[in-house]
Amino acid sequence: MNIEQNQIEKHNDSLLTSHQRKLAFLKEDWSHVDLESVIKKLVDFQIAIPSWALGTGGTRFGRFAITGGEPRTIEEKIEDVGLLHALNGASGAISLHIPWDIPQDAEALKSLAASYGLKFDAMNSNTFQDQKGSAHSYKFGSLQNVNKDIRKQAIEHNIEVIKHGIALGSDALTVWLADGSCFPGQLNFRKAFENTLESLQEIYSALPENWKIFVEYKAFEPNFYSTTVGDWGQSLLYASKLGKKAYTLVDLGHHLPNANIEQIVALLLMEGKLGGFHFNDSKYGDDDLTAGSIKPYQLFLIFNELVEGMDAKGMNHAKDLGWMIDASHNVKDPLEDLLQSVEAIMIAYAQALLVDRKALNEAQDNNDVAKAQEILQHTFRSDLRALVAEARLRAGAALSPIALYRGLEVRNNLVNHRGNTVATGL
Ligand code: LRH
Ligand code: MN
Repeated sequence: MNIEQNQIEKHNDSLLTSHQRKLAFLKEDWSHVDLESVIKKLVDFQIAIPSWALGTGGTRFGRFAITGGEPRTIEEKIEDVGLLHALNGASGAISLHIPWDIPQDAEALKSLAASYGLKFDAMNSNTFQDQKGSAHSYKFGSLQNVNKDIRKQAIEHNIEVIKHGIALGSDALTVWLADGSCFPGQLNFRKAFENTLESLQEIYSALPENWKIFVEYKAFEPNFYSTTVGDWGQSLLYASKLGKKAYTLVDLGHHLPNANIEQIVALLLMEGKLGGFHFNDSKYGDDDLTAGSIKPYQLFLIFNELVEGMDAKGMNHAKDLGWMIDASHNVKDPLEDLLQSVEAIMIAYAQALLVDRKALNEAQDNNDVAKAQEILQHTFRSDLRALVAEARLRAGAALSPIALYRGLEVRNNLVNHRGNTVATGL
């Protein structure tokens, strides 16, 4: 299903007066700030959509498919990300997961993606599931495995994923390892680390010159005693030992309760070893909920550290880090859920761009704790939705993506076109 430009313009026309009133109020309230440069940064900011989150997710207790119309092929997944990008102008890339999305004809996929204004973001390997017909099992891990042949199988899979990525024009590989142990005594932690590092070094040496490798850490699940890339420190250790093309990847749901993620982000950025993000939200574990749906203040504080740290290094906000969503939709329409995640991320970024850095630094230098909090919360408590909407308008997208998604009955159209289909992925 395609959303035509005239459908978007008709929608925007119906909302233009109230939008312009809200924007005018914002411009008056923030007249001391160059809002034009903020809007330009918002227009440039693109968030990659995971190919494995375009269908209904589930847990071990069950999966309650939505009304259908889920993408059955990579082509239909690209079409769905194209829909999101047409609606919000901020979803300009798709991140594939191999073997859930093995490209048969890379050139055809590249031109299909380009026809929707999309590019291929980081590729994701999968050595956390056994594939039919594979010689070895990853039950006791992949890159860490005590068995050299099993490590070799996992290394070759990652090199295969890099080849697919090169053909699609991607320039990064994300490696998340489920590797670890479930009981004390099961694993020699030092050997597991050394096996994993040695294996990652073989994968690293297969990276093209301009590529990056993102080492994604996670505290627990599916292993529940130790995880071999279990936290930011371990991921930083691997990335530092691997070389300049290796970075850490921060999945917001992969931390132990109450971890100070914004401090972790500030330090990884300072070290030049922050590669990118998997945005989502959680209350307990790796819940993969909608970004900003549980802890919106934390999302703002993370972007506050990102803007401060990236500007301190003169980094390009839109291009120098990997911005990706990694969520799972157990009770919502996947496309609506993704639209809400992108909106929450754009609002947190806009809020961080409007923090009065000079005043904040002064308050920090004077240990004026209350003043510092006032400066941060003034921006967090400001309704900047009209600014994000203006960025969409300038990008030729919809002022209210979910309203248009529902107005055009996109899900019903997809169901009529595809039937009661269920997507591959998590
Ligand atoms: C692991 C993870 C990883 C993906 C998977 C789908 O929890 O976050 O990024 O490979 O989800
Ligand atoms: Mn992830």
